[in-house]
Amino acid sequence: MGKNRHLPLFETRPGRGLVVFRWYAASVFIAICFIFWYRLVYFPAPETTTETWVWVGMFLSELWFTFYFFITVVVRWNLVFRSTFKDRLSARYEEEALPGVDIFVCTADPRLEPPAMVISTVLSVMAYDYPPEKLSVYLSDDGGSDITFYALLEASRFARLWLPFCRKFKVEPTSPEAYFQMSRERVADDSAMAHEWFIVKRSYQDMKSRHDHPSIVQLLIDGRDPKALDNEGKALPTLVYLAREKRPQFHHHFKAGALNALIRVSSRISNAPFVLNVDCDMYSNNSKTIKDALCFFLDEENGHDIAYVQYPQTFSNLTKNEIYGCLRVFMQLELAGFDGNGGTFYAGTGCVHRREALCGMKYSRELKAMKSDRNIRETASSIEQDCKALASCTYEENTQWGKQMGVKYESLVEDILTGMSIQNRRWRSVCFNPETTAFLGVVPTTLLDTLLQHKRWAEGQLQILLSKHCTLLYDRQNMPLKLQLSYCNYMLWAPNSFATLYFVIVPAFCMLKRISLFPCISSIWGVPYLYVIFVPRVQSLVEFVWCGGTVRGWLNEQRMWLFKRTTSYFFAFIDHILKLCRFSKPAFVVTRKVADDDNVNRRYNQEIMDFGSCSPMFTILATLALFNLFGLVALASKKVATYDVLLKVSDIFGFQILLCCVLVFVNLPTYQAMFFRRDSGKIPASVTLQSLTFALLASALAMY
Ligand SMILES: *[C@@H]1O[C@H](CO)[C@@H](O)[C@H](O)[C@H]1NC(C)=O
Ligand SMILES: CC(=O)N[C@H]1CO[C@H](CO)[C@@H](O)[C@@H]1O
Repeated sequence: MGKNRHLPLFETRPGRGLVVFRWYAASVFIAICFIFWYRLVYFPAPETTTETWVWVGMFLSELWFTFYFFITVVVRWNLVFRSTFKDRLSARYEEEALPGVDIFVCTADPRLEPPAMVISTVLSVMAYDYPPEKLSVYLSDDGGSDITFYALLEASRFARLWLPFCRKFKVEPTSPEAYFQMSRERVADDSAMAHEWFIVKRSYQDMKSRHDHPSIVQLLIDGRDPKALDNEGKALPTLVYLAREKRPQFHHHFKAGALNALIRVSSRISNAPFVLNVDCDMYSNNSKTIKDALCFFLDEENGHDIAYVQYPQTFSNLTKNEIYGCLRVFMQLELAGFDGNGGTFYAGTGCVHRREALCGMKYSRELKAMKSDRNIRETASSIEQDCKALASCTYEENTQWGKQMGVKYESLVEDILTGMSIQNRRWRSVCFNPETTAFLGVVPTTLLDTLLQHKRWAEGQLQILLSKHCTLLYDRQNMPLKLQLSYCNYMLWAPNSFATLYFVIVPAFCMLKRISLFPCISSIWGVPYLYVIFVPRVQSLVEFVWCGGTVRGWLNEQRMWLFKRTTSYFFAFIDHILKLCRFSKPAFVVTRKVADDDNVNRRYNQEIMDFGSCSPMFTILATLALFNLFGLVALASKKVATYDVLLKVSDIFGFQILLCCVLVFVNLPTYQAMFFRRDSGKIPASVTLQSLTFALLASALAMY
């Protein structure tokens, strides 16, 4: 043992190709310098007012994009990747010596997050390859739904069958839903289990929800109870159902409030030093996840100041080319970049926390693990009674919960803010991306859901940027500058929309007005532009494919990049400003996890974009698409005297034409959805009509 103790439990490697990346970044910066030089040298004469203003706008947008490019480079500058040695962990710790782990699963709305999915997630984490008496699983049900409760009750019975089965056959993944989908014949073999499973599934049919209810805390399986055994006589994990008290007159703080209630209730029941939290739609796809995380926390040399281990989010219901994108690069690469810059952000799910860091303790070397000294003779009902008080509406009044302790309240993206504040208290955090994905969640399956999800994120990030929590402005000493700049990548999502909108609207507008905004494509000044346009695209493609995507997937990602910037982020900005001026109230929108319509599902599986609703977001998308198309058409329909003139025009307006062509190409599905589709996922006629009107008006304004 003595010698073994000095071997690390995890290893950190710098990313490969970092040198190439740094040279690439430097070359782009040089090209950008030439672009600014061009902007200054060719500044329009002061008497041409329109041109001057447009030129200044271009200059500012380019300045903005340069800064944004700079922070994307900062994120990628120090990529690190980590790996663990679980065998050393097993050699060093007997099963009894392993620490306890509490697992929090949160669900909010049984219509959007069906109980069948929730309990699959719960079962998948109950079946971790970890001593069951050390595990406690807590389900927080903010919908307070009977259906979820009874589904969980069923699941607690089913677990007695499921856990031994998983152990015996080394089942992966341990989510029954995912497992049976993967191997249907196994279900037929084991009809008893299939029977149980269908009972649970049936309860999915008739769902209802109550919004006003008292707190329910129910110890469904008490791990201390000697009778809590599975069908093979082994212990079961503790399983707890919690619906915290909700009353309309008290603010319940959405998911952050639920997590804080879970932290308190679990401290009364199991008080494990480590806490895993997952969303109800993210089942465990890798039963070794807890052991992996412990390799970081329990490492003698480098583990003591790690506050949390974040696993990347990956998704189970992606189609091959991911029409709505899936945060691939964000999760596989940028997360590792944050790690290299001092600590990954907390993504709100798939994260193992050290309880004391989450509870608000500062990191210091003397920190001692809190001891759990629960009286073994306590009855379950007395514990439940205490926990009800801990989960009541009034418990947090006049306390630091949500401020200094637990998950932060003041943001729509409570996870990011919480992670930042933990890092600000001098804790470190790491990202771990195992070979077999740790968790699989679901992505929204319609365009509008995706855009709304991003709107919420962008708004939350903007909220942090403009609040007293912005690390760039406050508490700077505790977080390295490179990490603060990395956070800017997301905090600046919303303001980013303006520069993008400028580039989507103004060049086409100026083309109609015959104002040239870029150098001739054949001139020497064209070279840096061409470089800055094409080389970063190639880099982004390489990066995307390296992260496991397809080329079509990358094209789709680029389209979503544009759509999100022109709608989600724009609306996020406007909405947040309205809220600051107190014109509207904050609200938390739970993203739909399951499409209820067969047609929607079919289109998603065939990778056909789903517009299908009247949203102002679609009006903007369609208007922009049409406006750029009109710009091109107007240019093409001009009578040109000679071939030479044509060449000259296309040289002068080369970059504007190129930009319009790219935008038109990216928007091909938009035109199709406006004019050529008949299914229910097309753009509604009213939206098409509005957009046509706006685009025509704008073109007319430009031309006359
Ligand atoms: C999920 O787990 C299964 C079974 O171990 C594995 O085959 C699959 O590759 C995993 N999925 C992902 C996306 O890694
Ligand atoms: C939960 C959910 O929405 N699942 C969907 C994920 O995507 C597959 C197709 O890839 C659908 O069949 C599922 O219904």
